[in-house]
Amino acid sequence: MTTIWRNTLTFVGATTLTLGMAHAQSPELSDPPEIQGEVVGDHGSHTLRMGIGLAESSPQFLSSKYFGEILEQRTDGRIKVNVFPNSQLGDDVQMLEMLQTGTLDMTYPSSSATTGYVEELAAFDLPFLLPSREAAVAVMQSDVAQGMLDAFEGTGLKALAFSENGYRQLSNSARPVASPDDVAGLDVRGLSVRTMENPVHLAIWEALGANPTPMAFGELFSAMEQGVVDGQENPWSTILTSNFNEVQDYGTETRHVYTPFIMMLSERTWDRMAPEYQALVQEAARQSAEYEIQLSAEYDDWSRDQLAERGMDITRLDEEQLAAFQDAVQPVYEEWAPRIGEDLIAEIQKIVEESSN
Ligand code: KDG
Repeated sequence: MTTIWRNTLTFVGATTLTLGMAHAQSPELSDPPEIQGEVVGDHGSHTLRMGIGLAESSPQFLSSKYFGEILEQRTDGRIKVNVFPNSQLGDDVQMLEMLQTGTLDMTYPSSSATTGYVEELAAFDLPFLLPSREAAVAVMQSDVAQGMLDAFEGTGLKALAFSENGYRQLSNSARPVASPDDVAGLDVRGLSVRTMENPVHLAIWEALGANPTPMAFGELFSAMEQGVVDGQENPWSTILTSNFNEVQDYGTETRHVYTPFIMMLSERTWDRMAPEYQALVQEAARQSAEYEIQLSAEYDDWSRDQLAERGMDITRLDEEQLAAFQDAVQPVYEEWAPRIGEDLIAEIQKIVEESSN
C-alpha cells in the first residue's frame, strides 16, 4: 500500500513538473507503520464513506487512506473506506449533521466545529494554550481528552480519536503583518479574516482588531480569490496543500491556536457493526491518528519554507512581537475561561506543565 501512495504522490509531482513548476509536493514522509494483527472473522461487509475538507496531499487524507488500509487488510477486504477530499461532500458542520442523520458514515473535522455537541472542546480554541506540539499531544492523549470523546455519547456521533490539524497561522492578501496593529490597520481598514464557525475564534480576531467572517472551508479559496475576505488562518500544511498561496501573498507565524482533528463515525453506522468490527475500527482510528500526527509534524515547517520558496512573504515573530499578540487576546481568556470551565483549563495547564518536565 505504501507503493500506491508513493505512486500517487509521484504522479502529482510529475503532473506539476509538466506544468513547469518544479516544487516538491511533499516533504520526505515517514512510511505508514506496518499493519499488524490478525484478520478479524467474517461479520459482514461495510463500505464506509468518509468526507474530509482537506486535499489529497494533506496528512489528513494520507492517514485516512492508511485507516482504510488497516481495515481492509484486517477484514480480508470486508470493510472498505472511501475518502472524499476537498469538502466535496460538505463542510465540517454539514458533514457532522450528515453523520447524525446517517447519510454519511465518517468525517474528520477540526475540534472547533464540534463544540456545539461537546462544549468543553472549546478549551482547545483558547489562544496560546498549548505552547508546543509535545504538550498538545500529551493533552490529546490524556484522560481529560478521552472524557471529551466519550461525551459525544448520545449525540449521534461516535468520536474515535484525536489527531493534529495543527498550529494556525495567519495569511492575507493585503499587507505584511507583524503586530495586532497591522491586523487592525491604524490608517487603513482592519483585515477581514475568515474564521471557522466557532465563537472563540471570532472573539480572538475581534480582539486583534480584524473583521472576522465565519465561513465554510470549501468556500474559502474563491472568497479570497474574489476579495470577499482578505485572509484566513490555518496550519502551514493546509495553506500549502490547499494552494492558498495562489491568492495570499503574506503569511505570519502566529501559532495562535493549536487545533486537533477528531475522527468521527456515525452512531448509526457504529450500531450496525459487530462488536469485533467496532473494536477494530477503534484500534485503526488510533493507529491512523498517530500516523497523522507524525505526518503533520513532518509537513509543518517544511510547508512554511515551501510557501516562502513559492513567493509568499512570511513574517516570523520575535518574542516581543508574539507577546503583543498574546496580550491583545487576553480578553478572550477572561470572557471564555469561566464559560468553558476554569477547572478544565487548569487540568489542561497541568498536563502542559508536566509534559515539559
Ligand atoms: O477536514 C478538516 C477541514 O474541513 C477543516 O477542519 C479545516 O481547519 C480547517 C478550517 O479552517 O476549516
